[in-house]
Amino acid sequence: MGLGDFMLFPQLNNSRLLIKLDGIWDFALGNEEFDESLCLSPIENAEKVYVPASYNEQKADERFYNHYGWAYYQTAFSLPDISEKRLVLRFGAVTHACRVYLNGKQIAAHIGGFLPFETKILQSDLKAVNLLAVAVDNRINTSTLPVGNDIKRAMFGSGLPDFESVHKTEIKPKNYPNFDFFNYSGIHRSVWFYTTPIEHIKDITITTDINGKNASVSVNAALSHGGAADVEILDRYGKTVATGNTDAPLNISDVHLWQPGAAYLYTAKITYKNDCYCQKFGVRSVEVKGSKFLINGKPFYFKGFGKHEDSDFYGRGINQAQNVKDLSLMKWLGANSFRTSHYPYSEEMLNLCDEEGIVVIAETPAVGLNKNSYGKVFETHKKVLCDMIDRDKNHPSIVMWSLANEPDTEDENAHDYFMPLYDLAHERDPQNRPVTTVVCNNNYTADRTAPAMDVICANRYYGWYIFGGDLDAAQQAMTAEMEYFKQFGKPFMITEYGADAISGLHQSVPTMFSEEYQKEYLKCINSVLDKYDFVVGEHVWNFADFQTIQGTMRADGNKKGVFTRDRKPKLAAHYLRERWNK
Ligand code: GCB
Repeated sequence: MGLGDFMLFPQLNNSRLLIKLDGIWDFALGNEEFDESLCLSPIENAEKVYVPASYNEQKADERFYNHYGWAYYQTAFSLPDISEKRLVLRFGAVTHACRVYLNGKQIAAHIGGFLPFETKILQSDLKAVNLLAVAVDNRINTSTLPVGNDIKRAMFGSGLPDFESVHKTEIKPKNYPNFDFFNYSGIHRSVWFYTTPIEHIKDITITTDINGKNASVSVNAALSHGGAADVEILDRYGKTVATGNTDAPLNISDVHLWQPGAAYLYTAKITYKNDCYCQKFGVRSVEVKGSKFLINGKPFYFKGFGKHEDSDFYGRGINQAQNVKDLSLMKWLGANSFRTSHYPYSEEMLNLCDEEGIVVIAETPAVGLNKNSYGKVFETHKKVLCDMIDRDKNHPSIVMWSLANEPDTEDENAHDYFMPLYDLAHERDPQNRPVTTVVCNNNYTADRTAPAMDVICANRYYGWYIFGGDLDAAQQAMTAEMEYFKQFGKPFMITEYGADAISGLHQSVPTMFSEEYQKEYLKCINSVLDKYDFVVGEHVWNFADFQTIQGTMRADGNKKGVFTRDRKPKLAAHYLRERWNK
Protein backbone atom coordinates (compact mmCIF):
# COMPACT_ATOMS: atom_id res chain seq x y z
CA MET A 1 0.00 0.00 0.00
CA GLY A 2 1.12 3.56 -0.52
CA LEU A 3 1.55 5.82 -3.47
CA GLY A 4 4.65 4.22 -4.86
CA ASP A 5 7.58 5.79 -6.49
CA PHE A 6 6.99 9.52 -6.32
CA MET A 7 8.08 11.38 -3.28
CA LEU A 8 8.56 15.13 -3.39
CA PHE A 9 9.47 16.66 -0.04
CA PRO A 10 6.31 18.34 1.36
CA GLN A 11 6.08 22.02 0.60
CA LEU A 12 3.81 24.88 1.65
CA ASN A 13 3.13 27.26 -1.23
CA ASN A 14 0.25 29.00 -2.96
CA SER A 15 -1.04 25.73 -4.41
CA ARG A 16 -0.14 23.29 -1.65
CA LEU A 17 -1.18 23.21 1.99
CA LEU A 18 0.97 21.55 4.64
CA ILE A 19 -0.13 20.38 8.07
CA LYS A 20 2.26 18.74 10.53
CA LEU A 21 0.89 16.25 13.04
CA ASP A 22 4.00 16.36 15.25
CA GLY A 23 3.40 16.68 18.99
CA ILE A 24 2.33 14.57 21.92
CA TRP A 25 0.57 11.36 20.85
CA ASP A 26 -1.14 8.57 22.77
CA PHE A 27 0.94 5.43 23.05
CA ALA A 28 0.94 1.84 24.28
CA LEU A 29 3.56 -0.88 24.19
CA GLY A 30 2.40 -4.19 22.76
CA ASN A 31 4.10 -7.52 22.32
CA GLU A 32 5.00 -9.87 19.48
CA GLU A 33 1.39 -10.44 18.43
CA PHE A 34 -0.13 -7.66 16.35
CA ASP A 35 -3.23 -6.38 18.21
CA GLU A 36 -5.50 -4.66 15.73
CA SER A 37 -7.89 -3.51 18.43
CA LEU A 38 -5.27 -0.93 19.48
CA CYS A 39 -5.61 0.64 16.03
CA LEU A 40 -9.40 0.73 15.87
CA SER A 41 -10.48 2.77 18.88
CA PRO A 42 -8.80 5.05 21.42
CA ILE A 43 -6.20 3.35 23.61
CA GLU A 44 -7.39 3.08 27.21
CA ASN A 45 -4.98 4.52 29.78
CA ALA A 46 -2.65 5.59 27.02
CA GLU A 47 0.86 6.77 27.83
CA LYS A 48 2.04 10.04 26.29
CA VAL A 49 5.04 10.25 23.96
CA TYR A 50 6.45 12.87 21.65
CA VAL A 51 6.41 12.41 17.86
CA PRO A 52 8.81 12.44 16.04
CA ALA A 53 11.31 10.68 18.28
CA SER A 54 12.20 7.17 19.34
CA TYR A 55 10.00 5.98 22.19
CA ASN A 56 12.89 4.14 23.91
CA GLU A 57 14.39 6.96 25.95
CA GLN A 58 11.31 9.08 26.57
CA LYS A 59 10.43 7.35 29.85
CA ALA A 60 12.29 6.26 32.94
CA ASP A 61 11.05 2.79 32.21
CA GLU A 62 13.04 -0.27 31.20
CA ARG A 63 10.05 -1.60 29.22
CA PHE A 64 10.34 1.30 26.80
CA TYR A 65 14.11 1.06 26.53
CA ASN A 66 14.27 -2.66 25.79
CA HIS A 67 10.95 -3.11 24.02
CA TYR A 68 10.61 -5.96 21.53
CA GLY A 69 7.69 -6.18 19.13
CA TRP A 70 4.73 -3.93 18.37
CA ALA A 71 4.00 -0.51 19.80
CA TYR A 72 0.93 1.62 19.11
CA TYR A 73 0.58 5.33 18.49
CA GLN A 74 -2.61 7.36 18.14
CA THR A 75 -3.59 10.94 17.55
CA ALA A 76 -6.89 12.66 16.91
CA PHE A 77 -7.22 15.50 14.42
CA SER A 78 -9.71 17.60 12.47
CA LEU A 79 -9.08 19.23 9.12
CA PRO A 80 -10.47 22.36 7.50
CA ASP A 81 -12.57 21.86 4.36
CA ILE A 82 -10.24 20.76 1.59
CA SER A 83 -12.72 18.77 -0.43
CA GLU A 84 -11.52 20.31 -3.72
CA LYS A 85 -7.98 19.10 -3.12
CA ARG A 86 -6.03 15.89 -3.28
CA LEU A 87 -5.00 14.98 0.27
CA VAL A 88 -1.91 12.94 1.12
CA LEU A 89 -0.66 11.60 4.44
CA ARG A 90 3.11 11.33 4.59
CA PHE A 91 5.48 9.74 7.12
CA GLY A 92 9.15 10.77 6.97
CA ALA A 93 10.28 7.51 8.61
CA VAL A 94 8.79 4.90 10.92
CA THR A 95 11.26 2.34 12.28
CA HIS A 96 11.15 -0.46 11.20
CA ALA A 97 7.77 -1.73 9.96
CA CYS A 98 4.33 -0.25 10.42
CA ARG A 99 0.64 -0.37 9.68
CA VAL A 100 -1.45 2.80 9.52
CA TYR A 101 -5.15 3.05 10.31
CA LEU A 102 -7.52 5.95 9.83
CA ASN A 103 -10.86 5.83 11.63
CA GLY A 104 -10.63 2.09 12.08
CA LYS A 105 -9.61 1.26 8.51
CA GLN A 106 -6.11 0.26 7.42
CA ILE A 107 -4.83 2.75 4.86
CA ALA A 108 -1.11 1.98 4.59
CA ALA A 109 1.67 -0.40 5.54
CA HIS A 110 5.40 0.04 5.15
CA ILE A 111 8.59 -1.90 5.75
CA GLY A 112 11.92 -0.14 6.27
CA GLY A 113 12.70 2.39 8.96
CA PHE A 114 14.62 5.15 7.20
CA LEU A 115 12.67 6.30 4.16
CA PRO A 116 9.35 8.09 3.68
CA PHE A 117 6.06 6.65 2.54
CA GLU A 118 2.75 8.26 1.80
CA THR A 119 -0.83 7.40 1.08
CA LYS A 120 -3.73 9.26 -0.48
CA ILE A 121 -6.64 10.05 1.80
CA LEU A 122 -10.18 10.08 0.44
CA GLN A 123 -12.75 12.59 1.65
CA SER A 124 -14.98 9.63 2.43
CA ASP A 125 -12.33 8.39 4.90
CA LEU A 126 -12.61 11.58 6.95
CA LYS A 127 -14.95 12.59 9.77
CA ALA A 128 -15.32 15.73 11.88
CA VAL A 129 -12.83 14.27 14.36
CA ASN A 130 -10.51 11.56 13.10
CA LEU A 131 -8.44 8.88 14.77
CA LEU A 132 -5.06 8.15 13.20
CA ALA A 133 -3.33 5.02 14.54
CA VAL A 134 0.13 3.74 13.73
CA ALA A 135 1.34 0.32 14.81
CA VAL A 136 5.14 -0.01 14.75
CA ASP A 137 7.16 -3.21 14.84
CA ASN A 138 10.83 -2.95 15.87
CA ARG A 139 11.91 -6.53 15.29
CA ILE A 140 14.97 -7.20 13.19
CA ASN A 141 16.30 -10.52 11.93
CA THR A 142 18.42 -12.05 9.17
CA SER A 143 15.84 -11.03 6.56
CA THR A 144 15.60 -7.36 7.51
CA LEU A 145 17.74 -4.31 6.73
CA PRO A 146 19.44 -3.50 8.99
CA VAL A 147 20.18 -7.11 9.86
CA GLY A 148 19.45 -8.70 13.22
CA ASN A 149 20.75 -11.94 14.62
CA ASP A 150 18.17 -14.66 15.11
CA ILE A 151 20.21 -16.43 17.71
CA LYS A 152 20.27 -15.46 21.34
CA ARG A 153 23.72 -14.10 21.70
CA ALA A 154 25.04 -10.74 22.78
CA MET A 155 26.70 -8.80 20.01
CA PHE A 156 30.27 -9.36 21.00
CA GLY A 157 29.81 -12.64 22.88
CA SER A 158 32.01 -15.55 21.86
CA GLY A 159 30.53 -19.02 22.33
CA LEU A 160 26.83 -19.62 22.86
CA PRO A 161 26.21 -21.22 26.25
CA ASP A 162 23.28 -23.54 26.50
CA PHE A 163 21.16 -21.25 28.64
CA GLU A 164 18.03 -23.34 28.88
CA SER A 165 19.46 -26.70 29.89
CA VAL A 166 22.80 -25.92 31.56
CA HIS A 167 22.10 -22.57 33.16
CA LYS A 168 18.37 -23.13 33.70
CA THR A 169 17.77 -19.68 32.28
CA GLU A 170 15.12 -18.70 29.82
CA ILE A 171 16.04 -15.60 27.87
CA LYS A 172 13.26 -13.19 26.97
CA PRO A 173 13.00 -12.54 23.24
CA LYS A 174 15.09 -9.50 22.34
CA ASN A 175 16.52 -7.74 19.36
CA TYR A 176 20.14 -8.69 18.73
CA PRO A 177 21.36 -6.14 16.22
CA ASN A 178 24.11 -7.34 13.92
CA PHE A 179 25.27 -3.72 13.96
CA ASP A 180 26.73 -1.34 16.49
CA PHE A 181 24.00 1.23 17.13
CA PHE A 182 21.01 1.13 19.41
CA ASN A 183 17.92 -0.31 17.74
CA TYR A 184 15.86 2.82 18.34
CA SER A 185 12.26 2.57 17.21
CA GLY A 186 9.15 4.57 16.68
CA ILE A 187 7.91 7.41 14.50
CA HIS A 188 11.27 9.00 13.81
CA ARG A 189 10.46 11.76 11.37
CA SER A 190 7.57 14.13 10.89
CA VAL A 191 4.04 13.12 10.00
CA TRP A 192 2.33 15.47 7.57
CA PHE A 193 -0.80 16.00 5.62
CA TYR A 194 -0.33 17.91 2.42
CA THR A 195 -2.66 18.85 -0.36
CA THR A 196 -2.16 19.26 -4.07
CA PRO A 197 -4.61 20.19 -6.78
CA ILE A 198 -6.12 17.13 -8.50
CA GLU A 199 -3.95 17.83 -11.55
CA HIS A 200 -0.55 17.87 -9.93
CA ILE A 201 3.19 17.47 -10.17
CA LYS A 202 4.16 13.99 -8.97
CA ASP A 203 7.93 14.08 -9.21
CA ILE A 204 10.80 16.25 -10.42
CA THR A 205 14.23 15.20 -11.70
CA ILE A 206 16.86 17.81 -12.40
CA THR A 207 20.13 17.19 -14.21
CA THR A 208 22.69 19.76 -15.24
CA ASP A 209 25.54 19.94 -17.71
CA ILE A 210 28.29 22.51 -17.35
CA ASN A 211 29.62 24.02 -20.59
CA GLY A 212 32.31 26.52 -19.79
CA LYS A 213 30.66 29.48 -18.07
CA ASN A 214 27.14 28.25 -18.79
CA ALA A 215 25.03 25.31 -17.77
CA SER A 216 22.22 23.48 -19.44
CA VAL A 217 19.52 22.36 -17.03
CA SER A 218 16.99 19.63 -17.78
CA VAL A 219 13.92 19.64 -15.62
CA ASN A 220 11.86 16.50 -16.01
CA ALA A 221 8.53 16.27 -14.24
CA ALA A 222 6.16 13.37 -13.77
CA LEU A 223 2.74 14.96 -14.20
CA SER A 224 -0.54 13.45 -13.13
CA HIS A 225 -2.39 14.25 -16.35
CA GLY A 226 0.41 14.32 -18.90
CA GLY A 227 1.58 17.28 -20.96
CA ALA A 228 4.37 19.65 -20.00
CA ALA A 229 4.96 22.06 -17.14
CA ASP A 230 6.38 25.58 -17.21
CA VAL A 231 9.78 26.10 -15.63
CA GLU A 232 11.34 29.23 -14.29
CA ILE A 233 14.84 29.15 -12.85
CA LEU A 234 15.59 31.61 -10.08
CA ASP A 235 18.99 32.47 -8.70
CA ARG A 236 19.81 32.61 -5.00
CA TYR A 237 18.20 36.05 -4.71
CA GLY A 238 14.97 35.07 -6.44
CA LYS A 239 15.87 36.71 -9.75
CA THR A 240 14.71 34.83 -12.87
CA VAL A 241 17.68 33.56 -14.89
CA ALA A 242 15.92 31.25 -17.36
CA THR A 243 12.40 30.32 -18.42
CA GLY A 244 11.06 27.46 -20.48
CA ASN A 245 9.28 24.18 -19.92
CA THR A 246 9.88 20.55 -19.07
CA ASP A 247 10.15 19.58 -22.75
CA ALA A 248 13.55 21.16 -23.40
CA PRO A 249 16.71 21.99 -21.45
CA LEU A 250 17.12 25.54 -20.17
CA ASN A 251 20.30 27.54 -20.20
CA ILE A 252 21.89 29.41 -17.29
CA SER A 253 24.64 31.76 -18.37
CA ASP A 254 27.48 32.78 -16.05
CA VAL A 255 26.48 29.93 -13.83
CA HIS A 256 27.38 29.81 -10.13
CA LEU A 257 28.57 26.34 -9.27
CA TRP A 258 27.62 24.48 -6.12
CA GLN A 259 31.01 24.00 -4.46
CA PRO A 260 31.95 22.11 -1.31
CA GLY A 261 32.09 24.77 1.41
CA ALA A 262 30.56 27.36 -0.92
CA ALA A 263 27.09 26.20 -1.77
CA TYR A 264 25.03 27.97 -4.39
CA LEU A 265 21.46 26.85 -4.91
CA TYR A 266 19.11 27.70 -7.74
CA THR A 267 15.37 27.15 -7.57
CA ALA A 268 13.36 25.57 -10.38
CA LYS A 269 9.82 26.86 -10.06
CA ILE A 270 7.61 24.37 -11.85
CA THR A 271 4.05 25.29 -12.70
CA TYR A 272 1.57 22.73 -13.96
CA LYS A 273 -2.04 23.87 -14.34
CA ASN A 274 -2.95 25.05 -10.81
CA ASP A 275 -0.08 23.23 -9.11
CA CYS A 276 3.32 24.64 -8.36
CA TYR A 277 6.47 23.24 -6.75
CA CYS A 278 9.81 24.91 -6.09
CA GLN A 279 12.71 22.48 -6.33
CA LYS A 280 16.12 23.69 -5.24
CA PHE A 281 19.14 22.34 -7.06
CA GLY A 282 22.85 22.95 -7.50
CA VAL A 283 25.00 22.93 -10.58
CA ARG A 284 28.07 20.77 -10.01
CA SER A 285 29.76 17.78 -11.57
CA VAL A 286 31.08 14.64 -9.89
CA GLU A 287 33.43 12.20 -11.53
CA VAL A 288 36.00 9.54 -10.74
CA LYS A 289 39.02 9.86 -13.01
CA GLY A 290 41.96 7.52 -12.51
CA SER A 291 42.66 7.62 -8.81
CA LYS A 292 41.05 11.03 -8.29
CA PHE A 293 37.60 12.02 -7.06
CA LEU A 294 36.63 15.19 -8.92
CA ILE A 295 33.98 17.72 -7.96
CA ASN A 296 33.58 20.37 -10.65
CA GLY A 297 36.66 18.94 -12.34
CA LYS A 298 38.89 19.54 -9.31
CA PRO A 299 40.31 16.83 -7.02
CA PHE A 300 38.26 16.63 -3.86
CA TYR A 301 39.62 15.29 -0.55
CA PHE A 302 36.97 14.11 1.92
CA LYS A 303 37.63 15.35 5.46
CA GLY A 304 34.99 14.36 7.93
CA PHE A 305 33.15 11.59 9.65
CA GLY A 306 30.85 8.69 9.79
CA LYS A 307 27.89 9.91 11.84
CA HIS A 308 24.66 8.73 13.37
CA GLU A 309 21.23 10.19 13.83
CA ASP A 310 21.42 9.88 17.61
CA SER A 311 20.68 12.21 20.48
CA ASP A 312 19.57 12.22 24.08
CA PHE A 313 15.82 11.64 24.56
CA TYR A 314 15.07 11.76 20.81
CA GLY A 315 17.09 8.61 20.14
CA ARG A 316 17.11 8.35 16.37
CA GLY A 317 14.26 10.85 16.03
CA ILE A 318 14.93 13.91 13.93
CA ASN A 319 16.68 16.63 15.90
CA GLN A 320 17.08 19.64 13.66
CA ALA A 321 18.77 21.90 16.19
CA GLN A 322 21.41 19.22 16.61
CA ASN A 323 21.77 18.90 12.83
CA VAL A 324 22.46 22.63 12.58
CA LYS A 325 24.98 22.40 15.40
CA ASP A 326 26.70 19.38 13.86
CA LEU A 327 27.31 21.08 10.54
CA SER A 328 28.57 24.13 12.37
CA LEU A 329 30.98 21.98 14.40
CA MET A 330 32.16 20.33 11.20
CA LYS A 331 32.96 23.70 9.71
CA TRP A 332 34.73 24.68 12.93
CA LEU A 333 36.93 21.61 12.47
CA GLY A 334 37.54 22.29 8.80
CA ALA A 335 35.63 19.13 7.85
CA ASN A 336 33.81 19.13 4.53
CA SER A 337 31.83 15.89 4.43
CA PHE A 338 30.19 12.93 6.16
CA ARG A 339 28.66 9.55 5.37
CA THR A 340 25.07 8.81 6.37
CA SER A 341 26.24 5.71 8.21
CA HIS A 342 24.40 3.35 8.32
CA TYR A 343 21.05 4.32 6.77
CA PRO A 344 19.48 7.16 4.78
CA TYR A 345 19.24 10.31 6.91
CA SER A 346 16.32 12.71 7.02
CA GLU A 347 15.57 14.87 4.00
CA GLU A 348 15.76 17.86 6.33
CA MET A 349 19.43 17.07 7.02
CA LEU A 350 20.20 16.65 3.32
CA ASN A 351 18.47 19.95 2.53
CA LEU A 352 20.67 21.57 5.16
CA CYS A 353 23.81 20.04 3.64
CA ASP A 354 22.74 21.41 0.24
CA GLU A 355 22.48 24.86 1.81
CA GLU A 356 25.70 24.62 3.84
CA GLY A 357 27.92 23.09 1.16
CA ILE A 358 28.62 19.93 3.13
CA VAL A 359 29.40 16.91 0.95
CA VAL A 360 27.53 13.66 1.67
CA ILE A 361 28.03 9.97 0.93
CA ALA A 362 24.55 8.47 1.18
CA GLU A 363 24.28 4.93 2.49
CA THR A 364 21.48 2.35 2.42
CA PRO A 365 20.44 0.59 5.67
CA ALA A 366 22.28 -2.55 4.53
CA VAL A 367 24.44 -2.97 7.60
CA GLY A 368 25.30 -6.29 9.20
CA LEU A 369 25.01 -8.33 5.99
CA ASN A 370 26.69 -11.70 6.22
CA LYS A 371 26.42 -14.92 4.34
CA ASN A 372 23.28 -15.91 6.26
CA SER A 373 21.42 -12.91 4.92
CA TYR A 374 22.64 -12.67 1.31
CA GLY A 375 20.03 -15.12 0.07
CA LYS A 376 17.23 -13.43 2.03
CA VAL A 377 17.60 -9.68 1.67
CA PHE A 378 18.51 -9.11 -1.98
CA GLU A 379 15.04 -7.96 -3.08
CA THR A 380 14.68 -5.69 -0.05
CA HIS A 381 18.13 -4.31 -0.71
CA LYS A 382 17.24 -3.51 -4.33
CA LYS A 383 14.06 -1.77 -3.28
CA VAL A 384 15.62 0.34 -0.55
CA LEU A 385 18.47 1.35 -2.86
CA CYS A 386 16.01 2.51 -5.54
CA ASP A 387 13.81 4.27 -2.99
CA MET A 388 16.81 6.10 -1.54
CA ILE A 389 18.06 7.23 -4.94
CA ASP A 390 14.55 8.30 -6.00
CA ARG A 391 14.15 10.34 -2.83
CA ASP A 392 17.61 11.89 -2.87
CA LYS A 393 18.57 12.18 -6.54
CA ASN A 394 18.32 15.99 -6.69
CA HIS A 395 20.60 16.79 -3.72
CA PRO A 396 23.81 18.46 -4.88
CA SER A 397 25.40 17.60 -1.53
CA ILE A 398 25.26 13.87 -2.30
CA VAL A 399 28.27 12.85 -4.39
CA MET A 400 28.36 9.07 -3.94
CA TRP A 401 26.07 6.17 -3.03
CA SER A 402 27.18 3.51 -0.57
CA LEU A 403 25.46 0.18 -1.18
CA ALA A 404 26.25 -1.24 2.27
CA ASN A 405 28.44 -1.04 5.34
CA GLU A 406 30.84 -3.88 6.08
CA PRO A 407 29.09 -6.76 4.39
CA ASP A 408 30.98 -10.02 4.45
CA THR A 409 32.76 -9.45 1.14
CA GLU A 410 35.26 -12.23 1.76
CA ASP A 411 32.35 -14.56 1.10
CA GLU A 412 32.49 -16.04 -2.40
CA ASN A 413 28.91 -14.94 -3.15
CA ALA A 414 29.53 -11.32 -2.28
CA HIS A 415 30.80 -10.19 -5.68
CA ASP A 416 27.79 -11.67 -7.49
CA TYR A 417 25.50 -10.17 -4.90
CA PHE A 418 26.89 -6.65 -5.13
CA MET A 419 27.59 -6.16 -8.82
CA PRO A 420 23.90 -6.11 -9.84
CA LEU A 421 23.28 -3.55 -7.08
CA TYR A 422 26.23 -1.50 -8.33
CA ASP A 423 24.76 -1.52 -11.87
CA LEU A 424 21.30 -0.77 -10.56
CA ALA A 425 22.50 2.29 -8.64
CA HIS A 426 24.20 3.64 -11.75
CA GLU A 427 21.14 3.06 -13.91
CA ARG A 428 18.72 4.47 -11.41
CA ASP A 429 20.58 7.69 -10.63
CA PRO A 430 19.86 10.39 -13.20
CA GLN A 431 23.16 12.04 -12.19
CA ASN A 432 25.07 8.75 -12.41
CA ARG A 433 27.12 9.42 -9.28
CA PRO A 434 29.97 7.12 -8.23
CA VAL A 435 28.98 4.01 -6.28
CA THR A 436 30.83 2.25 -3.49
CA THR A 437 30.48 -0.50 -0.90
CA VAL A 438 32.14 0.22 2.43
CA VAL A 439 34.16 -2.83 3.44
CA CYS A 440 36.14 -4.07 6.41
CA ASN A 441 37.69 -7.48 5.92
CA ASN A 442 40.65 -8.71 7.88
CA ASN A 443 41.59 -10.83 4.90
CA TYR A 444 41.29 -7.91 2.48
CA THR A 445 43.14 -9.67 -0.32
CA ALA A 446 40.18 -12.07 -0.62
CA ASP A 447 37.76 -9.20 -1.25
CA ARG A 448 36.80 -8.92 -4.93
CA THR A 449 33.94 -6.52 -4.33
CA ALA A 450 35.73 -3.45 -2.99
CA PRO A 451 38.13 -3.13 -5.95
CA ALA A 452 35.19 -3.42 -8.37
CA MET A 453 33.58 -0.24 -7.01
CA ASP A 454 34.23 3.30 -8.30
CA VAL A 455 35.97 4.26 -5.07
CA ILE A 456 37.54 1.71 -2.72
CA CYS A 457 36.11 2.54 0.70
CA ALA A 458 37.49 0.68 3.68
CA ASN A 459 36.99 0.86 7.43
CA ARG A 460 40.12 0.12 9.44
CA TYR A 461 40.85 -0.23 13.15
CA TYR A 462 44.56 -1.12 13.38
CA GLY A 463 45.58 0.17 16.79
CA TRP A 464 42.14 -0.55 18.20
CA TYR A 465 40.43 -3.89 17.46
CA ILE A 466 43.60 -5.18 15.83
CA PHE A 467 46.90 -4.36 17.54
CA GLY A 468 45.02 -2.47 20.25
CA GLY A 469 47.38 -0.16 22.11
CA ASP A 470 50.25 -0.81 19.65
CA LEU A 471 50.49 2.11 17.25
CA ASP A 472 53.77 0.88 15.90
CA ALA A 473 52.16 -2.33 14.66
CA ALA A 474 49.14 -0.33 13.50
CA GLN A 475 51.33 1.80 11.30
CA GLN A 476 52.92 -1.22 9.66
CA ALA A 477 49.61 -2.98 9.06
CA MET A 478 48.05 0.15 7.60
CA THR A 479 51.03 0.61 5.31
CA ALA A 480 50.79 -2.99 4.08
CA GLU A 481 47.12 -2.53 3.31
CA MET A 482 47.74 0.68 1.39
CA GLU A 483 50.49 -1.01 -0.62
CA TYR A 484 47.97 -3.71 -1.52
CA PHE A 485 45.18 -1.34 -2.60
CA LYS A 486 47.55 0.82 -4.65
CA GLN A 487 47.59 -1.72 -7.49
CA PHE A 488 43.97 -1.08 -8.52
CA GLY A 489 44.62 2.46 -9.74
CA LYS A 490 41.37 3.64 -8.13
CA PRO A 491 40.68 6.27 -5.51
CA PHE A 492 40.82 4.94 -1.96
CA MET A 493 39.10 6.41 1.03
CA ILE A 494 39.23 5.38 4.66
CA THR A 495 35.58 5.57 5.64
CA GLU A 496 36.13 4.64 9.29
CA TYR A 497 39.08 4.70 11.64
CA GLY A 498 38.80 5.54 15.28
CA ALA A 499 39.45 4.75 18.91
CA ASP A 500 37.14 4.99 21.91
CA ALA A 501 37.99 7.79 24.30
CA ILE A 502 36.15 8.38 27.55
CA SER A 503 35.75 12.12 27.76
CA GLY A 504 37.86 13.41 30.64
CA LEU A 505 40.10 10.35 30.87
CA HIS A 506 43.67 11.59 30.49
CA GLN A 507 47.00 9.76 30.53
CA SER A 508 50.56 11.04 30.18
CA VAL A 509 51.42 7.78 28.42
CA PRO A 510 48.68 7.45 25.80
CA THR A 511 46.79 4.27 26.63
CA MET A 512 43.55 2.96 25.21
CA PHE A 513 40.34 4.81 26.13
CA SER A 514 42.22 7.99 27.04
CA GLU A 515 41.74 11.19 25.05
CA GLU A 516 45.50 11.18 24.38
CA TYR A 517 45.38 7.72 22.81
CA GLN A 518 42.51 8.68 20.50
CA LYS A 519 44.51 11.64 19.28
CA GLU A 520 47.76 9.67 18.83
CA TYR A 521 45.84 6.90 17.07
CA LEU A 522 44.41 9.35 14.52
CA LYS A 523 47.81 10.95 14.01
CA CYS A 524 49.37 7.55 13.43
CA ILE A 525 46.86 6.41 10.80
CA ASN A 526 46.98 9.82 9.11
CA SER A 527 50.75 9.64 8.88
CA VAL A 528 50.35 6.54 6.72
CA LEU A 529 47.48 7.83 4.57
CA ASP A 530 49.36 11.05 3.89
CA LYS A 531 52.00 9.11 1.97
CA TYR A 532 49.62 7.88 -0.72
CA ASP A 533 48.34 9.97 -3.61
CA PHE A 534 45.43 7.69 -4.34
CA VAL A 535 43.88 8.43 -0.93
CA VAL A 536 40.95 10.75 -1.56
CA GLY A 537 39.62 11.06 1.93
CA GLU A 538 39.54 10.36 5.63
CA HIS A 539 36.33 9.91 7.60
CA VAL A 540 36.96 9.46 11.29
CA TRP A 541 34.65 7.14 13.21
CA ASN A 542 32.71 8.81 14.75
CA PHE A 543 31.65 12.43 14.81
CA ALA A 544 30.12 12.01 18.27
CA ASP A 545 29.62 9.35 20.94
CA PHE A 546 26.43 7.40 20.31
CA GLN A 547 24.21 4.84 21.96
CA THR A 548 24.54 1.11 21.25
CA ILE A 549 23.28 -2.16 22.65
CA GLN A 550 24.67 -2.89 26.13
CA GLY A 551 27.73 -5.11 26.24
CA THR A 552 31.16 -5.61 27.70
CA MET A 553 32.73 -3.56 24.89
CA ARG A 554 30.51 -0.53 25.37
CA ALA A 555 30.49 1.73 28.41
CA ASP A 556 27.20 3.60 27.92
CA GLY A 557 27.56 3.36 24.17
CA ASN A 558 30.30 3.79 21.60
CA LYS A 559 32.83 6.40 22.66
CA LYS A 560 34.70 6.84 19.39
CA GLY A 561 33.21 10.29 18.96
CA VAL A 562 35.60 13.19 18.70
CA PHE A 563 32.70 15.01 20.37
CA THR A 564 30.73 13.67 23.29
CA ARG A 565 27.10 12.84 22.73
CA ASP A 566 26.26 16.38 23.88
CA ARG A 567 28.81 17.79 21.42
CA LYS A 568 31.70 18.77 23.68
CA PRO A 569 35.07 18.43 21.91
CA LYS A 570 37.64 15.86 23.04
CA LEU A 571 41.37 16.35 22.50
CA ALA A 572 41.11 14.64 19.10
CA ALA A 573 38.74 17.36 17.89
CA HIS A 574 41.40 20.00 18.50
CA TYR A 575 43.97 17.88 16.67
CA LEU A 576 41.67 17.44 13.65
CA ARG A 577 40.83 21.11 13.70
CA GLU A 578 44.49 21.95 13.33
CA ARG A 579 45.07 19.32 10.66
CA TRP A 580 42.00 20.10 8.57
CA ASN A 581 42.29 23.85 8.71
CA LYS A 582 45.84 23.78 7.35
C1 GCB B 1 32.63 -0.57 12.48
C2 GCB B 1 31.22 -0.29 12.11
C3 GCB B 1 30.59 0.75 13.00
C4 GCB B 1 31.01 0.52 14.44
C5 GCB B 1 32.50 0.65 14.54
C6 GCB B 1 33.01 0.42 15.96
O1 GCB B 1 33.40 -1.10 11.73
O2 GCB B 1 31.05 0.05 10.76
O3 GCB B 1 29.19 0.68 12.85
O4 GCB B 1 30.38 1.40 15.32
O5 GCB B 1 33.10 -0.28 13.70
O6 GCB B 1 33.22 1.36 16.69
O7 GCB B 1 33.17 -0.74 16.32
